[in-house]
Amino acid sequence: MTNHLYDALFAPHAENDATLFTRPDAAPMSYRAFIARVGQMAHALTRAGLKPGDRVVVQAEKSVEMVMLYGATIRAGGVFLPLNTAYTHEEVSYFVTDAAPRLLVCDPAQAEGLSDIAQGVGAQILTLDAEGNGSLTEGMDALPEAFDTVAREAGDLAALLYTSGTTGRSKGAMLSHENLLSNTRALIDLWRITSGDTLIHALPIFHTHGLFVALNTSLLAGAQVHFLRSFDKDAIFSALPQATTLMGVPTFYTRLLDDPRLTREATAGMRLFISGSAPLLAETHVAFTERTGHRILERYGMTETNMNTSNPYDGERRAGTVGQPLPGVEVRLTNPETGEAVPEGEVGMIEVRGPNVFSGYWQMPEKTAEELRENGFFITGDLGQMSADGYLSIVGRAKDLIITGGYNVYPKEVEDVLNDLDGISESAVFGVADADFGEAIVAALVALPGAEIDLPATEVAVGEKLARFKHPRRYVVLEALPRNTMGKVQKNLLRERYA
Ligand code: MLC
Ligand code: AMP
Repeated sequence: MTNHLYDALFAPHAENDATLFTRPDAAPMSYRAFIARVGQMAHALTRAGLKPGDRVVVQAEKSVEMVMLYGATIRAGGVFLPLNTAYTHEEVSYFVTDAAPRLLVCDPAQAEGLSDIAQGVGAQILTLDAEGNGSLTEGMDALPEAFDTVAREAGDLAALLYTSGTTGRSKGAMLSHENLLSNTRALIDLWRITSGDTLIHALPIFHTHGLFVALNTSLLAGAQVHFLRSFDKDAIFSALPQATTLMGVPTFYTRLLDDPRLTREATAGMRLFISGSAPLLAETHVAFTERTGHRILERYGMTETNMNTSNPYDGERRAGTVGQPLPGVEVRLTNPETGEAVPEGEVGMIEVRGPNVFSGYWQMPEKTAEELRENGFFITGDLGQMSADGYLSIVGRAKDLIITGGYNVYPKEVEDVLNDLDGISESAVFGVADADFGEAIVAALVALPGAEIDLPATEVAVGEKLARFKHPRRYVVLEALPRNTMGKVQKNLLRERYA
């Protein structure tokens, strides 16, 4: 039986005694031990009723058991669907209803609250806590390590990752085995990742960056992973001497730069620092080089496509650019209105095509048709410019999107919540520059005639509905929103005024 992704990333390590995971608070785990647990977990999943093609939703704290769950889901022919741990009950309910999974894996503390919603779609709940305990792993020791891997082909679904959209409704991006594998192959080649590497892993594992870019490349190369629960400066500084690579969002790098421990000596053993998910300011790039001698390698990707472009390993890593298209990936710049290619050197909508590009949004054919052209090009919503020697710069976004600390927030989703609240007539949510998170969220509110807006009550209501990272950090109450002659809210004016 062949299973396209499992056979490449996991199966070759069944007898590999090299270390896969080290952690500050636990013994090292070898590849061999990890794969044995993946086999046992695959049995646990099939016993719980998982059939090929079924979705496995997981909202759980970062743990190596959650990585095993990824491997076991793929091995059992399932579709992995991780969710941000910050999502509220209401947000999780939407995803579960939309994806109709067979299994819902959550923290034990959430199990009761989610039982109705799971029942509604016929899903079984299993639990997994931050230490890897729960009904998912209970009794797993007694299950066989050998498991007949379920056959899956290149085009079969491997993962469903939700990404929010301009309409305020999240869409599940369908990623196939080959979407993930082709990108992993391109990246380990380009970034020279080998079994001699040790990656410091401090990203969450519910998004493309920490899950696929960081873990898939490590698994394919047989590298070691120093697995941290989250971004923790002290843990990173103590790991640096034993590590060779770090992957992070720009906030990682600005926070490291804020610390006097970041020096040439501290990073002498490191081979590569990679940044992505949000724009890395050219000044951060330059400051990092001055302090450490390392040139951060910036790359550009998305949930729907994995990675599209990267600065080179050997050539110039040009600050303020996201480098060149990956081998096999085509990038073109088009006029957003006509879809025609723009003249060389001009700003255009970034469109990408390649084996990395997803096949569409889960049960949303209209949305898919709007963003994925019949000729295979995906319309990213990012605006870019290509230099004469082929370096892409992202110069803006055609989509109304805020990226805060590497998390995407679509203003429409927050505005919808605000507009429903008592006393509020309308709102405009926008991003302003923030030294730590890159962008921070501000909400401008307009009261209904004769009403007064209760800001503390507004904050509480937003807190019940939306994940913390989507909350406005500042509210301003205005008489009216600035609008152009077409009646469209001028967010650029708001951004300038509240910068
Ligand atoms: C945490 N908070 C955030 C936040 N992260 N608020 C806005 N934006 C964020 N990103 C909240 C906390 O809940 C807390 O709220 C307050 O801000 C301070 O938290 P902190 O302790 O300073 O934050 P920390 O836990 O250290 O997290 C910051 C971070 C983290 C940057 C390390 O957000 C992170 O790991 N981001 C990575 C996101 C990521 O993986 N993106 C990849 C997407 S894939 P309170 O209640 O205390 O006020 C993708 C494709 C691609 O984009 O190309 O890769
Ligand atoms: P997500 O939907 O979370 O996958 O986020 C994808 C978006 O992140 C892209 O469409 C870009 O807007 C942004 N992004 C990713 N990498 C970079 C980068 N290196 N520079 C600027 N923006 C980036």
